[in-house]
Amino acid sequence: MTTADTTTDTTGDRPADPGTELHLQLAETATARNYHPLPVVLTSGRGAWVTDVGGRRYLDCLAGYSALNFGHGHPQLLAAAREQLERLTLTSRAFHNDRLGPFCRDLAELAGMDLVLPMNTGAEAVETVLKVARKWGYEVKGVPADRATVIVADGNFHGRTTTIVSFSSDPVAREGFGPFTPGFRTVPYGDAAALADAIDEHTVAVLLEPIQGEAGVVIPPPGYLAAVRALCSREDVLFVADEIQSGLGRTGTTFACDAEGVTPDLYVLGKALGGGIVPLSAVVGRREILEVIRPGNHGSTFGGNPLAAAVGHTVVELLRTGAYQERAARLGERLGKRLEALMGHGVLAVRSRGLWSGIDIDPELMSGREACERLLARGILAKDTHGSTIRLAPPLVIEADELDWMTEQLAEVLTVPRA
Ligand code: IF1
Repeated sequence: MTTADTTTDTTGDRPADPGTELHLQLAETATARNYHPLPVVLTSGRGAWVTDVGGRRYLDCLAGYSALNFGHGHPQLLAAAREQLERLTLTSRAFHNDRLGPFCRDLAELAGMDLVLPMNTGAEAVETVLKVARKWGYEVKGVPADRATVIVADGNFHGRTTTIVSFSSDPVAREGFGPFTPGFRTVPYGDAAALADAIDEHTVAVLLEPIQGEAGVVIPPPGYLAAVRALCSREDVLFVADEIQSGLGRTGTTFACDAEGVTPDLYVLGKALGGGIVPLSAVVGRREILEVIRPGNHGSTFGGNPLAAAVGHTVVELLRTGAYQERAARLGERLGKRLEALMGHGVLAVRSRGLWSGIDIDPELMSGREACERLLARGILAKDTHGSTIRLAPPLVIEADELDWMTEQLAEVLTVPRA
C-alpha cells in the first residue's frame, strides 16, 4: 500500500467538488491514516452501483472485498435486518435468542458440517480456529503442552491481530508489531511436497486460503487442495480453510474448496456472511473437533447476536438455492474470457475464478494505483494490490452488460493515453 501525501483528486480527469473536498480533508485531520483510499466519497448504494456525494455513480467492482456478494441493499437482506432491528438486536450469549439456533443449524447444513461457532470479524474467527486447533491438538491428538504448531502459507492474509500478523509474510502488515506469537511455520503456497516435509508430530493444523486473496487472487495448482486434504488425514492434522473471502458463492461454488471436491475439517467464514450489513463471522466444523471448546473457553459480547444471525440466516437462504453460485460461475466465465483478451495489451497475467480476478498490469505502463484512479474517473471502483495487480470482485448481482462495459473501460485505461 502506498502512502502518497495528498488531499486532492488525484485522478486528474474530473474536477473535485466541495462536498468531496470536505470529506477528504476530514480524512486527513480526524481519521487515523491506516488506509490510503481512492479519492471518492460514497454516500449510497443499490445492487452493484454506488453514488458519491457529488451525485456521480460508480460500478462497485470491489464489493467490500467480497462482503457485498449480494450487492448493496439486497431487498431480502434489508427486510430481514429491518424486521430484526425492530424486535431484538442484542442479548449477549448469557441468554439464548431465537435467531441464533436456526442460523447455526442451516449454516452447518449448507457447509455439510455439524456445529457453528459465531463471531464478528474475520480476524476473530481466525483467532477462534487457532484456539480450537491448539486445544484439539492437546486434548485429542496428544501434542505435549505448549508445543502445538500451525502451518501456514507464504503470502497468506488472515487478518490484522497481533497473533495473525505474527505469521504474515508482508513486512508492511508485520513490522513494528512484535513481539510475535510463536507456534507457526510457513511453507510455500501450492507446494504439497513442501507441506509434507513441514508436518511433524507437533503439527495440529494447516491453515490455508483455498485461493489467496490479498496475494492477488493466487489459484493453487490443480490437485493441491486434494493433496493437502490427503496429507492432513494421513498425518492427523486439521485442514482449516479460510474461506472468508473465497467462500459463499464468490468463485462459482459455495466454497472455493468445492472446485476440487475437497472438504476441510474446519471452514472459517466471514465477510459476505453478514450480507454487507453487519460484521458476522463463524467457524464451521464437525462436532468432534469443535466440542473441545467448552463454556468459558471462548466467546464474544456481540458474536451470535440476533441481528447478525437474522441477516446471516437470510444469506444462507440465498445460497441454498445455488442460484448465486451458478450466476458467479456463468458470469465469471465471461469475465475471465474478456480479461484474457487483454493479455498483451497492457496485461501480463490474469488469474480468475468465478467473479474474482487478479490482473497483473505491465508496471512499465502504470501502477495498479494509477489504473484504479483512472477506472474511478470512468465510473468503476476497483482496488490495486502489490504494486501492479488490479483486484476485481464485483457483487454477484452484477449484469453481463455491466461486466462487459467494465472490461471495455479497463481496456481503454490500459491503451488510451491519459487526457
Ligand atoms: C484489510 C486484503 C481483501 C481475508 C481472509 C481473513 C480476513 C481477510 C482471507 C480478515 C480480510 C481484508 C481486510 C482488509 C483488506 C482485505 C483484503 F486486501 F487484505 F486482501 F479482502 F482482499 N481472511 N481481508 O481476506 O477479515 O478481520 O477484516 O473481517 O484488513 O485491510 P476481517
